Amino acid sequence: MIPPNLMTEAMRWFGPGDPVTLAEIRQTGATAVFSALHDIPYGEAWPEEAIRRRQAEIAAAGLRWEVVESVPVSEDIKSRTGACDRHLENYRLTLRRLGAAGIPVVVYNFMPVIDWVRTDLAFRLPDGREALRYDPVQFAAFDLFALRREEAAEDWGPAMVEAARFCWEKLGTVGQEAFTRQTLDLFPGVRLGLSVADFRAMLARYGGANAAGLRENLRHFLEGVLPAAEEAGVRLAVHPDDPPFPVLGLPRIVSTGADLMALGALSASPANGVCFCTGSLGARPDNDLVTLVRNLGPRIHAAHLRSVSRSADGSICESGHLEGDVDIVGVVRALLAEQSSRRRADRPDWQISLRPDHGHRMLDDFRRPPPACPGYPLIGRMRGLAELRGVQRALAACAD
Ligand code: DNO
Repeated sequence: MIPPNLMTEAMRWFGPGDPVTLAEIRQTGATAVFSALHDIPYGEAWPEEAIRRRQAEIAAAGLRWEVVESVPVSEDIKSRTGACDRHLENYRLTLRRLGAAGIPVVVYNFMPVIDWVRTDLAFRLPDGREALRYDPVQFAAFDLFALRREEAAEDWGPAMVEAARFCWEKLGTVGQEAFTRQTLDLFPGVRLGLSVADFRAMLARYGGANAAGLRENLRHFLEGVLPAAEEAGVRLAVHPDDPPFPVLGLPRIVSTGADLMALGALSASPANGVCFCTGSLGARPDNDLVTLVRNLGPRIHAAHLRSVSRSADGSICESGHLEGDVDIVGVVRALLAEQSSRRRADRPDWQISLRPDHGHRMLDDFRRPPPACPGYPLIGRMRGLAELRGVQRALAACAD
């Protein structure tokens, strides 16, 4: 018998251009997807027609569109400049339309300029799988020698500068160009083909910005959109910073347990929530994830489950979903306990959607076209989902 308390098992789908089809996702056993209208420019309202069309396409494949990942927050909103007011109005419109379509959760992040950072997109593990990895020495090399950011040397310190110089020189001219291109192209949300000069200009916009100022802009954003979200029956879920510390001199304010609690204090609205991403938060040893699930409790509106291995040199490698340093079993147990307490409180939105976040490239992934986004091959994610399904079913069965 299937235990009744299960979280929804979902997969991310990047839309019609994704080489992984909805029919394939259905065969993984997922019942829902996290998806977004990626072609709509940041700051613009999502047309109702386009939302309904995407929803119908997903439903026709026998799946549900449970979580929007993401409705991006524009740089004008994050920096509270330019078209901020118009973009907030558009954000509210989008939330109303998503709510009217019955889509209950919207993920966003509040990282300035760039989303996630990795330095190696094909790090070969001993058994032949390929993983995404962040190596601070390589990232420092990008910062110091490709970007030539003014404060970079001061931020990294002399030992790191030397290590980065060695790494940069070893790459040679061709390797340096390729590495720079790959790094610029990875930051999702930034159009492909960005030059170093474009990127510098984007960073310049935040010159002198600090965490307190950015948090104030986040408060302004939440104040602007939460009432509309509540009315529309939509819950917002902030995605933690990845990696969870400041990069390229940019402040980051959703990195630690304290940050997440501070976010909760910005607004008591039940629509003010979190996408619990174990891979992002788990990159810091001082984040105790099981305790965090308990503390955030009712504010968790979606879950990204994956693990990482942290090394003494500061590098972070994405590991198998049940490998590495993150206590995924403990997190799933705590999430199931949270669902039980919501059910006892008769909360209609008791069920949390989880998705395997990222996956290794493995087996037939090497014969398939490259994934829509690094980290999203089919087979590696299917393995992750299968493992997570086993964990949650076993735990739920024991708890019942
Ligand atoms: C990467 C993702 C992020 C995430 C956004 C949410 O795989 O976890 O790009 O979708 O940060 O806004």
